[in-house]
Amino acid sequence: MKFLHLGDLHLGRSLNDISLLADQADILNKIKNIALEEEADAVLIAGDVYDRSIPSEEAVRLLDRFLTELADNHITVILISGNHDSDERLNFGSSLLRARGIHIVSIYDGTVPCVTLEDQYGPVHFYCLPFVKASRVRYFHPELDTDTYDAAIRSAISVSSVNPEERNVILSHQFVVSGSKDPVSAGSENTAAEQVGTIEKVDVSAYEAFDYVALGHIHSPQLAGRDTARYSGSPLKYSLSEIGHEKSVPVITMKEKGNIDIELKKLTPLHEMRHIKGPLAKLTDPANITDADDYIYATLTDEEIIPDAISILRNDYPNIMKLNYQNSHTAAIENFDFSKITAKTSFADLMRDFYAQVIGGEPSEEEWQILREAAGEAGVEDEAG
Ligand SMILES: [Mn+2]
Repeated sequence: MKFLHLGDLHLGRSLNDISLLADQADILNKIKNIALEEEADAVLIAGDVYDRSIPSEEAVRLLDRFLTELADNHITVILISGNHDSDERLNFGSSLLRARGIHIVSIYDGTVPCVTLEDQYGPVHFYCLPFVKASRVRYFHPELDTDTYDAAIRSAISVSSVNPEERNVILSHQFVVSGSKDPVSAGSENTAAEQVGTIEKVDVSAYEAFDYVALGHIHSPQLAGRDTARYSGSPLKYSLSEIGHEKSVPVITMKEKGNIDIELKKLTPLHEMRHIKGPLAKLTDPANITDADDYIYATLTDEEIIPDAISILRNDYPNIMKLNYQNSHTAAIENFDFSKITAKTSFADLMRDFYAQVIGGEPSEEEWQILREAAGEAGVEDEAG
């Protein structure tokens, strides 16, 4: 049995107002080619198929084409929903699609549905646990422990009668930790990890019964505590924080029970995402411009702010996404010692300090006027200085 593990496709996503549809069409095509070259039996998609609950027409078309091509090549697809997907919309047509080998499990109904495929070693069971909240598990299983997120996921899994003698795989879209070790979050799940991470965590030991754990939710490819429990990661970089990461798709070969081989196939995007840094003159010198169509994050080291520098850079780098500065002013802000601020310092002294350290000088009379007004509105008492 050979299968590909995907997750966090986020079809329809754009990044800094640049549509990534062409990049997504390209990467899905490359993934399909890997599936064909490897003669894979199945492709697993571990949630966040779409970027939003109401996907764009183009995004729907991308998924439609991808699933059709896999089905036409007799590759089974097993797909669960993630927190970005709409359960009901993704579920549309799922009963009909099942006959073509496309298995969509997007609604948690108290069970963990299982798709079973056969090879010469016997059955392989693919259990499907879409993204689910603890309250939803509690609704279906009031008798089970759902006090913590970890307990809820264990309870959800416990109702499926996993046969430990046979080969078992689970698809799960959750924030999975290993002991006290959190996954390296990157990109769009940063916020999710920080906000819900502390409560909506599940330890990887909850998945002990499974020979392979196909996880979605975290965009940076990584293991979750063991070699056979991993996040495939998103197929493309969906955030500037992922610059320098490498994307891949795990190809899993299962022979008899206990014999698993995992190979990571590198994914090369249509446009690379890069960080460039230097004075504007250097960055726009034709001698220094390569792969101009890449997605660019530029840091200018010029001492003075250059009006509309992003438009100037865009002439050379049409896909520039972000611009910031790094110079003596930004260094002053970074090095500013906030511990020096004490409650005893007056508002006027604080402002004088701030101007001296960050801008270099005293506030003008007009600026004082604005500062006093702001202080008054904020309820600072000694705003008169
Ligand atoms: Mn995601």
